Amino acid sequence: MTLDISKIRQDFPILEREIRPGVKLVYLDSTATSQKPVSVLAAMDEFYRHSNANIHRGVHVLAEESTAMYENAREAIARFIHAKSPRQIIYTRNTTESINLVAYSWGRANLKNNDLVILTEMEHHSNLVPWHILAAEKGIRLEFIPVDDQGLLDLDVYRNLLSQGPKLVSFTHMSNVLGTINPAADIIKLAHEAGALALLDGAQSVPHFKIDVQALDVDFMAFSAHKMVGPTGIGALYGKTELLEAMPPFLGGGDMIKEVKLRSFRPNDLPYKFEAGTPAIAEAIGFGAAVKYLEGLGMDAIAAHEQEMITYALERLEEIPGVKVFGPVAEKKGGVAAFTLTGVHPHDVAQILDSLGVAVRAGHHCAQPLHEKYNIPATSRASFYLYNTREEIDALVNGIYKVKEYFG
Ligand code: C6P
Repeated sequence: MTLDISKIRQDFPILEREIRPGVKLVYLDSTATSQKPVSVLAAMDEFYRHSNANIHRGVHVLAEESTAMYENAREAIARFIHAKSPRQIIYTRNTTESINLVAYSWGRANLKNNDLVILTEMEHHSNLVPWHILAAEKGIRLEFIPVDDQGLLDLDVYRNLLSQGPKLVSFTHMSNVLGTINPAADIIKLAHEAGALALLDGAQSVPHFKIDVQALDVDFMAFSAHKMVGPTGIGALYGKTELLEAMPPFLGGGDMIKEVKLRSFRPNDLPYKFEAGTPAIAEAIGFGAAVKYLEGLGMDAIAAHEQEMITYALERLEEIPGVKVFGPVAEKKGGVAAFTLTGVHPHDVAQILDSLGVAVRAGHHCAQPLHEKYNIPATSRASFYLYNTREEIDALVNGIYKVKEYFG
């Protein structure tokens, strides 16, 4: 099934916006955050207008309705990634908080001085800094699977690292800079054979192609709603039940307890043990609406569309003299094209593109070590999602020619 993009675009009111008079928005920054369809906006609006109440705390009708909506969303999210049970879905604020939850709770309970955690050189800061903090506190060792010139992980080095008996392998499914889709199933299988657990950063994969956590046999997976047509402020951690059950709580407070005495407490069951305080209720409901929207279109159709977009984008970008796109060939990556233009700073590229209505991101994209590896301070990055068109890629390319003209 192919997507009807012009119909899909009608679901996203923001895409109709003129950025300034006569300049139409060309939104090529979905890797940073995606736009939201009316069904997500309506679900949140309906909740606030009709059912707003705190969850798990009242017996009145509104409290029952809001609790049901909050939990129905959790069920939809569990189904979406094929988790066995909704109890395995912990609501967090985002991917960053999900990874921090694992580092803080599982890491502090299970890692000790000199234990090895394997990461990769293409990680986002959110899958680096929590482990740096743990390294400073506990003396754990960090090793990194290198990235080669094509933007692929060197799995021979990985196999060698595994012989050192790591406790955890934590890696991104898809790079937010290179677009590389890593062979997650193989990496996880090898980790397990070496006796390690595997944490998958799904921030850039869950929004873009079908994920089956049971088929992947992954131990933990972190993802954010806002990158998958859902609202900001809500994300999830998936975990295997036996691991989550054995982990100590992360934050303490209301809702995460069964019983509290003046000098002690008993933690609640899953998933509430990890959800302290009043959560982002409307956002969770929006998250549920987002996964339903994606399911309605079909993840395979979304992935196929993005593959078409990136294939066309690479073809067009590579024809521009001075443009260097980072990362592998289209078949090995998702819809992300980070590039440099000889003689022009990536921020200047982004600024001139913005004057033409083309929204791209410039900087190190929270992956500073990766940019250091390639010896560049920054890149400009165009990224594509289910609502982007070939015409928008043409607008990007025409814009880059304008940048070249401007800088002579
Ligand atoms: N990358 C980007 O522009 P949060 O911010 O917690 O929702 O997601 C963090 C994160 C983790 N892993 C990967 C691979 C990511 O791409 C991101 C977010 C955005 O590339 C914002 S920096």
